[in-house]
Amino acid sequence: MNLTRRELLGAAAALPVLGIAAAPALANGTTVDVSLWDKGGDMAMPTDLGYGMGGDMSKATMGIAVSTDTVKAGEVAFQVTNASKDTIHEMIVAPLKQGEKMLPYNKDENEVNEDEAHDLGEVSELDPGAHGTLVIPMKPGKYILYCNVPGHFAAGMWTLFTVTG
Ligand SMILES: [Cu+2]
Repeated sequence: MNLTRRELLGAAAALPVLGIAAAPALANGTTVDVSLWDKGGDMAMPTDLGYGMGGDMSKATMGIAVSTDTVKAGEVAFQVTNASKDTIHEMIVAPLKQGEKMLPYNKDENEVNEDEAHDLGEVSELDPGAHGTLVIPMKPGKYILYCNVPGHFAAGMWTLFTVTG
């Protein structure tokens, strides 16, 4: 939901072919299937389930499911599907600093401060049922995948991701 980036990507996002493109074949990388799910747009969303907030994740009404949460360093292709029937979601990949308890958060906007979180890339704002792919080189470390549609991060729409050496 970074305005600048959204503007930059606006023209590309208008190309329908991007929404159905298959992941490029990776010679020696890893493919991760990512599902952005929710229990319906009319569900009341928790507000205390952001990373490090310490809420009860079993109460999450939306989330990010991955086919694997640990991969080897190198090229990683995230094949993302918005499995929602009625809600736009997105997937942002950001590194987690050692011991970091919470991502930089803008309470007024009810979203992660993406500029401070230094994301590595994203599949931005997928319509319900739409697909997108992000291919990025990843170094060993801890990462978080999250959705930054306002309110979704705090509703539990994030998952941790590990890259090993
Ligand atoms: Cu979302």
